[in-house]
Amino acid sequence: MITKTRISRVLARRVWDSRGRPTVEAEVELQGGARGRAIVPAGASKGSREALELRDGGAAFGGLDVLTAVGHVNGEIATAVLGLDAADQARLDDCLIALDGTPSKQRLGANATLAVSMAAAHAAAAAAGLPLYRYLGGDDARLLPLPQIQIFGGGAHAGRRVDIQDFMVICPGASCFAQALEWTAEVYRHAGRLMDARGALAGVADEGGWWPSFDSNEEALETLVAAIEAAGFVPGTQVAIALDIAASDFGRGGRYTLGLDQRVLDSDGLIELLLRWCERYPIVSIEDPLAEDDPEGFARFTQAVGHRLQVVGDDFLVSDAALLRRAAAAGAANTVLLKPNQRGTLSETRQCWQAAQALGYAAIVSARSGETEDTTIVDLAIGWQVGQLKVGSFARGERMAKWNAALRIEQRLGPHARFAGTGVLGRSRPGLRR
Ligand code: 2PG
Ligand code: MG
Repeated sequence: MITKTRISRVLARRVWDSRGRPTVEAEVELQGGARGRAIVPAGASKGSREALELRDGGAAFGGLDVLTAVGHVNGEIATAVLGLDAADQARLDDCLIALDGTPSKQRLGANATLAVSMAAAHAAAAAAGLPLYRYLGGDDARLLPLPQIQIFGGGAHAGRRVDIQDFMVICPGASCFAQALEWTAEVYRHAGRLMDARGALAGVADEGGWWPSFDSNEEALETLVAAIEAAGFVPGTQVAIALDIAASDFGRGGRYTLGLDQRVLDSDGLIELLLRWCERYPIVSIEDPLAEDDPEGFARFTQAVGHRLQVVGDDFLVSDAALLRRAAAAGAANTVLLKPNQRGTLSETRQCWQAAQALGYAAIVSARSGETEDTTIVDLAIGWQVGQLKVGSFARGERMAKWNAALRIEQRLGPHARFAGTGVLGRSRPGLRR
């Protein structure tokens, strides 16, 4: 029997990401003629327990070519998924997981499996005649996410010019998604003007945030508050601060080296410093405050501020439901970042979101620092009703493609659209919330 959502063709190719590095694009075609296409992103500050991003090694493109992963899609994967029903995402993803046969996609590569997993979802949505967010979430898919938008880049995304990776804003006072972007645009513009005025304007970092020409990590925070005020907003109530410390990048074994501040801190020293920043600046969310190998530090930090701050696990949890359960048992973090390429299939990423909901954790769908024009994560954030979205700054096409995609959805939903306010922020200890 011919079913219009059965997979009839899979095709992959090498395309290029926002850092000019190779990445995998896949197309999936169904028997009824519908097609879907998706491109996989790539991180720079990665958790060690992420699923494997398969790179070729060798001399070309710094060893980062993906022709082996592309070959896996066009060969083994295409053969295995041919005839499967793209509308049955769980079965398709189970097939990819079983075909790979390792715990973290070490054989085929998560960049190979995720490209197919996402392209199949797009194809199934096209066959249903629906935008992907509607296909995933039905009539309930109308919650526009609270965006976290980077103003200054840092860490691994800016040649370690400052230690902290993301200096971002959240707009608790905005009444809709479009207004959150309008406010962020003004803050971003004023931040650029402040940098220019002090002769420190030096382009942008990997995710489009202004290049962090600062003498200390804290100077970036001061400048961010000054930019919020210069744009005419009340820091904290209208526009607040979110940070990604990405502490795994400068800390190991409980020793944290802040190169810019020329300080080496232990876990408690770093916690103390962050707590001081939280008192001094209008910070509402902190990601990876401690390193991935410091779960005790993570738990101590969460116990200290988790009742009033969002404490996010990225490298620490790598979108993994099992790691999230373990963290919850230890009282570490209250929010999980969801990055599909940390796992390699949509279903595993969604399982982590489901685990988060069961545990009373909040979640944020997130892009990677190496991105493309692919906007699948916007559909995931809205279709799965996650409530928060992080895609980098307010510049560069690969970032704006995602903000603009969400704007289109908000307009299309019209009066049915709801905007996630700060109620979606994870802010109490696991188990105590909801
Ligand atoms: C992060 C992301 C995005 P990367 O750490 O949250 O900012 O960076 O993709 O390099 O891991
Ligand atoms: Mg992070």
